[in-house]
Amino acid sequence: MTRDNRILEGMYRLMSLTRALDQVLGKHDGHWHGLEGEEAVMAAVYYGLRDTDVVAPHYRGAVTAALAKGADTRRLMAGFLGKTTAYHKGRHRSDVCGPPELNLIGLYGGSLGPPLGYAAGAALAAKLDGRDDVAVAVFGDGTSSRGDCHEAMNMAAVKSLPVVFVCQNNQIAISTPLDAGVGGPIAARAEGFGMPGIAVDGNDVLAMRDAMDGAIARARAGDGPTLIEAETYRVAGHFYSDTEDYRDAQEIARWRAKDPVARYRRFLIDEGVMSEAGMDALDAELVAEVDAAFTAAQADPVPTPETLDAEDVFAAEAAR
Ligand SMILES: Cc1ncc(C[n+]2csc(CCOP(=O)(O)OP(=O)(O)O)c2C)c(N)n1
Repeated sequence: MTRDNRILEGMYRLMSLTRALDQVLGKHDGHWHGLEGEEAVMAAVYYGLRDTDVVAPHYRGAVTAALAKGADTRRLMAGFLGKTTAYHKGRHRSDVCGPPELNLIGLYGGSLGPPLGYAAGAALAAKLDGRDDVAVAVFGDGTSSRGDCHEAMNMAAVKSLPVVFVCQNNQIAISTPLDAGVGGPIAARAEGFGMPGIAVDGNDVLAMRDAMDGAIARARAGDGPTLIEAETYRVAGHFYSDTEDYRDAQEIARWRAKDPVARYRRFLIDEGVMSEAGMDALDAELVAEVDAAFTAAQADPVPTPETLDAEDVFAAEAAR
């Protein structure tokens, strides 16, 4: 990666913001799907995309994707609370459905897998329009076993579509460990579709960024899709109220010692890019920003029952 301090700092900000979400939302919402341990993947994948690039994020990290695409924190927080001020006017949670106006594809039906096909469709649209925009489709290791995932990769390879597929392999799907749900290395599947597949240390934000840069450049140049498998670990429970009686505390401790944020902070200090005090101040500022946005959104109104009948249901209605 060519050294650019603006990018290095921007990725730190996104990692820190991701951690801030855990700190604030984990306090309020037992259904919040924690991000701890996977911040490097999210920062490297979502930082610096164009407004016109389309992203189908994995639900775990979708809020980071929205923030990276320029979403307003207050409106995202309103989306957790079902408020009318949210991007989806209180109809969809913002941790799974990012603002479509920012070119984010949401998990509207709640079914994991279909958004990969939608991302391939967005890439096909870019290709047909002659734009050099890309689509980024992110999914978990559990989701990688879905048929939709294979169909989307095959179509993208056949049509040489500008898609970057990123598997956020955090070693577990709810309580099913990787080796009980996935029959071989995920990156190796790419060969069967005729596209490059790369396995990357997902706790190394710089290695991830390198892989993303290469895959995005390839897609923009019209050379087709790439599959990146980011090897990381879900340090958090499946969600915050998870009792986690299905896994070993020592395994969690081993991975917590490989914390991607601490690792990147050491790099930034050693390279003189950011100071420890500067990063501490930024961390505190971002927690305060997310907390203030959440608190402010609590006072916003919820949708009234009359709006459920037809408002926003038909496209023609919205166009009037
Ligand atoms: C098609 C489908 N099957 C099952 C579920 C229920 N479900 C929600 S989260 C989840 C785990 C997905 O695991 P993975 O893709 O590895 O993502 P992770 O939670 O580890 O980030 C499952 C099975 C779903 N949402 N959609």
